[in-house]
Amino acid sequence: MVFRQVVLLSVLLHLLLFPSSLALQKRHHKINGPIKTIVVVVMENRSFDHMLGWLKSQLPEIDGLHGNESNRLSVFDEKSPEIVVSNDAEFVDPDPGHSFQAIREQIFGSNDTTLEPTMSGFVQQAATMEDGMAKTVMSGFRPEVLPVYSTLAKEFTVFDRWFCSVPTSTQPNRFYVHSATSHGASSNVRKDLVHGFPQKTIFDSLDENGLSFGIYYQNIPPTLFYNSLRKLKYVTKFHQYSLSFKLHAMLGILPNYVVIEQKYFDVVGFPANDDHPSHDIAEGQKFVKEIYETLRASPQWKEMMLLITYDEHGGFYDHVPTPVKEVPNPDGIIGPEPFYFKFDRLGVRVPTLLISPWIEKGTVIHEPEGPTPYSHYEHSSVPATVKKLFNLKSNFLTKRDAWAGSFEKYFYIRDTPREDCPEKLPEVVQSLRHKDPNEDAKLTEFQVELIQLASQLNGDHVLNSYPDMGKTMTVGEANRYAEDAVSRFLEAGRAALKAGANETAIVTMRPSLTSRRAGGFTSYLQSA
Ligand SMILES: *[C@@H]1O[C@H](CO)[C@@H](O)[C@H](O)[C@H]1NC(C)=O
Ligand SMILES: *[C@@H]1O[C@H](CO)[C@@H](O)[C@H](O)[C@H]1NC(C)=O
Ligand SMILES: *[C@@H]1O[C@H](CO)[C@@H](O)[C@H](O)[C@H]1NC(C)=O
Ligand SMILES: *[C@H]1O[C@H](CO)[C@@H](O)[C@H](O)[C@H]1NC(C)=O
Repeated sequence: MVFRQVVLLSVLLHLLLFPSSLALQKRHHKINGPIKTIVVVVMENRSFDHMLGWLKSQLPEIDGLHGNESNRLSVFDEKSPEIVVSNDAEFVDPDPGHSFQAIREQIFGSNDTTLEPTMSGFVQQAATMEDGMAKTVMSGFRPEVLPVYSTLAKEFTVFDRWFCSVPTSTQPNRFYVHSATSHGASSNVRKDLVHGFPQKTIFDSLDENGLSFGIYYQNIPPTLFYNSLRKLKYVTKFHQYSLSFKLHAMLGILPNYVVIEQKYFDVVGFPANDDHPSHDIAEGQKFVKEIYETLRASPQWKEMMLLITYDEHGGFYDHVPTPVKEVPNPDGIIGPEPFYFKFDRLGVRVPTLLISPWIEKGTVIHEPEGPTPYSHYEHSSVPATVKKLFNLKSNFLTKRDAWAGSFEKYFYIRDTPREDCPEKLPEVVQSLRHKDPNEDAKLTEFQVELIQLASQLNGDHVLNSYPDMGKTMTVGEANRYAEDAVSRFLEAGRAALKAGANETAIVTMRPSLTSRRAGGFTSYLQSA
């Protein structure tokens, strides 16, 4: 026994003292710029005007709301009643329209995409959904209701021309943030896509260059929709937010690229904090405050940037026309029937905040200066900027991040980081939802997709109930199911790594519902 421990110890020491030549070679990558840690948070389903439009009264430079913007109930009927924007947004329960068709109507006022994008069809589209929705989509928050964002915007940087990458729902847009394509997905994840999405990601580029990354998740990380992230070598990159985020920040060991995932399921004691309707925006504000204050207190603060954006606009009004010109298809893939979308126009503008001590207080970033005259800031600007800020040797991921605006130049204006960044943000006292989470609620479309992902991780996707299993679950059940699936998948991965498995392999679990035994699980390895 003692002998075995000595052997084990010497193997460990050997590994520590003589890292493989590959690792040594990788470690030579030196980041040239001032930013060594990039933290990305993607919230859910809110437009720029809905969240920050009314902040214009306090930050006149932003392209926000004057208060006279409006939409007609019937776009092409000049006698039809108008609904003007209002600043009385509060708790939104029903979820406004954000399917491909709904968004097309919001942008063009009809299903004719050869028209100018006039942003005139929000009211008309919402009126088809339910009573009151038309007014809801035209409403925005007063700055006092979002004290964390209002302070961050004034203290740091707002982008007022940052668009979703695709005029459609959550998943495709989330894919663009880390891979500059949705690999053809123009709606929710295809039901048959059991093996995950195959495209190369910014995580792979970072790994190729010997840089580190980490995903701090709460119930289930949608980044596991990328097939690549399921590889054994990446299993150790996933950390539970509640256990590790503050600890890593305090110790100064956050990796180069950090993704923080929200709680996507709303359960008692752990309310969702992704801002998705009907979740409480106040929880999202508290979450962002916690992230900011944690990073601000970290020894890594002076080498850091935090980007907060929204996957898509969630059906809420925005007055800035959606870019439709010279937007490149990322990878030649055309979307599925019935739309055969070419991925050649962007989605609606979303709120995006950039926080770093290297950028002047109160900066507003409008359009990028290139790389083409038609380039815009959109979600692919994240991998584009990571490549430039970290001087990665890897190529761009697709034609889209090669085209998207990048914003590294803002980090080179000052010679030293600011010393006057606030340590604390305002308290969030006002809860906008005056009741507890409803754990018995049915799942939203995105939550059903997360359950499909969970069932891919735990092996249940081979059962007949896939892909419908989420449809019969309550939010409470789904939360437990998702957490269990993620922890079993990561546990099996760590065990396989320990057993010396090839680190490019992916663990495939046997269905949990048939094979789960007390304290154990079964799995096998599949080469990637
Ligand atoms: C709204 O008000 C602003 C500022 O007063 C003005 O410049 C703009 O033309 C108005 N827009 C409309 C649609 O009336
Ligand atoms: C939308 O397209 C359909 C054909 O696909 C057409 O029948 C319909 O009139 C169009 N609606 C509008 C508002 O243009
Ligand atoms: C791991 O698997 C990959 C793909 O199957 C293969 O190319 C590679 O050589 C394997 N590595 C080792 C160390 O066996
Ligand atoms: C927001 O999230 C839902 C998931 O609940 C998703 O289906 C949808 O695409 C997103 N958009 C809106 C407007 O809700």
